[in-house]
Amino acid sequence: MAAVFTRLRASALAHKSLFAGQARLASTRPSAAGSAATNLNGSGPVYSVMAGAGLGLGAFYYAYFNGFLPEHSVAKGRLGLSPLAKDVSVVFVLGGPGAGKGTQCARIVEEFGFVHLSAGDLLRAERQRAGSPYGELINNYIKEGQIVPMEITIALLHQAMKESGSKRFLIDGFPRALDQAQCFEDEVCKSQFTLYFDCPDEEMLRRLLKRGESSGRVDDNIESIKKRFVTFHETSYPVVEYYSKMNKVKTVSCLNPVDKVYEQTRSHFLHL
Ligand code: UP5
Ligand code: MG
Repeated sequence: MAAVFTRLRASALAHKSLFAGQARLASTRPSAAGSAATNLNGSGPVYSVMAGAGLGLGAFYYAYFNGFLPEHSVAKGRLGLSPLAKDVSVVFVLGGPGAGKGTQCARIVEEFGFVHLSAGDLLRAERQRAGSPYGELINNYIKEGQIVPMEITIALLHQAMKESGSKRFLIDGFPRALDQAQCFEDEVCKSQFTLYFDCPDEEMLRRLLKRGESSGRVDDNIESIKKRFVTFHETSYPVVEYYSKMNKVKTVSCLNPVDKVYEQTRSHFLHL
């Protein structure tokens, strides 16, 4: 019950605040567009109405499939997100804490021109945003190595995707649970494939403790790292298994130096 309440509350808050700044377009509803076009050809009322309806429908479908319609005028899923353009594609980038997801994503962006969206970075930015109602909640989840309610994360990802105007995204560190994968693919867009960075815990621990000497991240300490590992193995790794069964995972071993890891990483993008 408490979990349901938390989810509903988070969802309601997400709509209230995250979308508050989104500009709404002038109305392009089919009825308005249709009536504006009714007197176009002057061949009698029946032809005028038919021509108007045709134009209106055409305008509606064009706008709908290109994601131009305002949020209130199209069918929306459970999270109430407006649709993205049909040809938007995402690659999920998964791997344990400190595996090297962010490091490799930066290289892919340089060579292949994707937009890199790290779910963790978006959450940390939202935590810092003045007036965010989620600051404390996000901080607590991150410090405890727990997964922030997906309504918040998906809303942040969706907003960043819309704002970037790009069509190709690397979504780093998300989805972190099976229900997140399903929800994102149902309500935002399908994934092309999942890039999985495979790294033993001992190596990830070494990297995170080293980074923790200067990163300032609230979760780069031994207590948080242990919790992050548990969450990864119990809840996030099943996402990799799920996509593996669908033959949609490309695995890269992270045990080599960065350049060597990237050689393997880039091979998965050469023929896209
Ligand atoms: N490094 C990288 N590659 C190396 C190599 N080949 N050899 C030697 N060193 C290498 O790299 C980590 C460190 O290793 C760096 O110092 C790097 O130089 C070195 P990095 O590229 O940063 O690894 P990355 O996998 O990105 O590690 P990160 O700590 O970012 O992974 P996490 O998945 O733990 O962190 P994230 O920021 O994604 O999430 C943090 C928290 O946010 C989560 O625990 C969770 O609480 C929350 N969260 C959600 O709730 N939902 C989400 O969807 C996402 C996050
Ligand atoms: Mg990262």
